[in-house]
Amino acid sequence: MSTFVDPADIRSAFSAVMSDMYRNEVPLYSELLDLVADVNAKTLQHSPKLQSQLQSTGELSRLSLERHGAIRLGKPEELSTMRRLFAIMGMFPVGYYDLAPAGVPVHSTAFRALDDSALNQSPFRVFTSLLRLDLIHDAALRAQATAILAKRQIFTDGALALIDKAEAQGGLDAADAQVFVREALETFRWHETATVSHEMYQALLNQHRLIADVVAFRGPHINHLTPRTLDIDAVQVGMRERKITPKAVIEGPPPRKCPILLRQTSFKALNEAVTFVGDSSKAQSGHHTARFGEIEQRGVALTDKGRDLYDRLLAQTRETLGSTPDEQNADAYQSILAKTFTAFPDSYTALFKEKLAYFHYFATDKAVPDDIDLKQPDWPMLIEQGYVRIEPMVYEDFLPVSAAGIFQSNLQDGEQKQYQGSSNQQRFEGDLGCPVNDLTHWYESAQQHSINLCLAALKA
Ligand code: OOG
Ligand code: NI
Repeated sequence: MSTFVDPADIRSAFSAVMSDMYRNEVPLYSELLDLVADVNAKTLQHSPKLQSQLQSTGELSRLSLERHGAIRLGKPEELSTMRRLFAIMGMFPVGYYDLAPAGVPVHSTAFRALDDSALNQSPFRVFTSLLRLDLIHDAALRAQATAILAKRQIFTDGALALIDKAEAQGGLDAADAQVFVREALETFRWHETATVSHEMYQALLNQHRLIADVVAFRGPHINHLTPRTLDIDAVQVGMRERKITPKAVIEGPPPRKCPILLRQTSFKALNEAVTFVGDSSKAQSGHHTARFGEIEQRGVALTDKGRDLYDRLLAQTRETLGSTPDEQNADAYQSILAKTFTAFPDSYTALFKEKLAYFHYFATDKAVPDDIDLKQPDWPMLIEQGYVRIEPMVYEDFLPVSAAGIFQSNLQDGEQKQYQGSSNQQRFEGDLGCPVNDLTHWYESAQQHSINLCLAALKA
């Protein structure tokens, strides 16, 4: 008889302690949570339709729990051990994001739950990046960075022992799970003492701020946590009212009646005091900016066809703007974005008919007469005549251009580096120790599963 704890319960416990820790470390995040809770409550009050839509897809109950975080790792072994650690919480790598073309020397995946009910139980995700040291041009500095990273161990002995144990026996009992959550959390903690001298920190910083953030510290401090809001424009305004400085523009698609994919904004990273190796014990000589807060609004997941259209319209927007969006051109960017995206249909019916988005299918109470053939179901007809109801399937993942925008806005130096190097999913998966789950395949099969359940209900 198995007495193992459900991985979803471990994930949910972990997500709660992580949120508590970050709330203590970064009080502004706490304020952000209050603001988001306010906005969500108001939005639901004003939109019973949205409320019932979220109810039927199971998203309503998870809304206040929902958050993602992000970490940046320095070496391949860290990535593969992180994979094993997250697996114990039922989180698996989904998607490959290459950020080098956007000037950030990392490639990434997101660890999250895979099936619908597990996601609804605890939707916690971690956007996990691995630094690409191969993109540091200065060979001597590259060697130094590698040597510094080689010396660090980001996991506690307790966490490593419990990872081994969980793998060997297929899970953790309640007592072990409790210790595991506590030990795992240590890896994500902020340290105000760096592992390098101020001089070395500066040298790393001069290569790229992100390199300093990864190499100069003992571990991959969680750099933001992100609650989900139902109205990101209201939160952006609310942040200004509360004197929280938001980034210049909201990443992702423009505001729409039927939200698609993901819109994100953040508040600027804090400037935090840091002690470097060799500093006199009294004076903290330096500062580091890395940790911030983010907000996201999720919309319907797009098919490959929909995603191609999104990517094309976004590229077109940036081309028209002629530069990367920032404080100076924020208004121009917003209006070009809105105008360009009028080419993207904005009703669920159109998104469905043109196969631009994914949906959940539900059989209604109306019985299907015998003369309707369910072997080759005519979905548009079944929907139109009220036998079937569809609800948008939420996008559970990330967007590389948006992610790069979030990174950039928090590196605070406005510099745009160019990295030629090739995208390297194979190398990433080698370091990770397994292939990442394919995005398209995940949504296709989730939709197919929903269609199968719906058909069975129609035939019953
Ligand atoms: C990750 C930035 C990307 C998102 O939500 O797209 C991200 C980072 O800054 O480490 O979290
Ligand atoms: Ni994020």
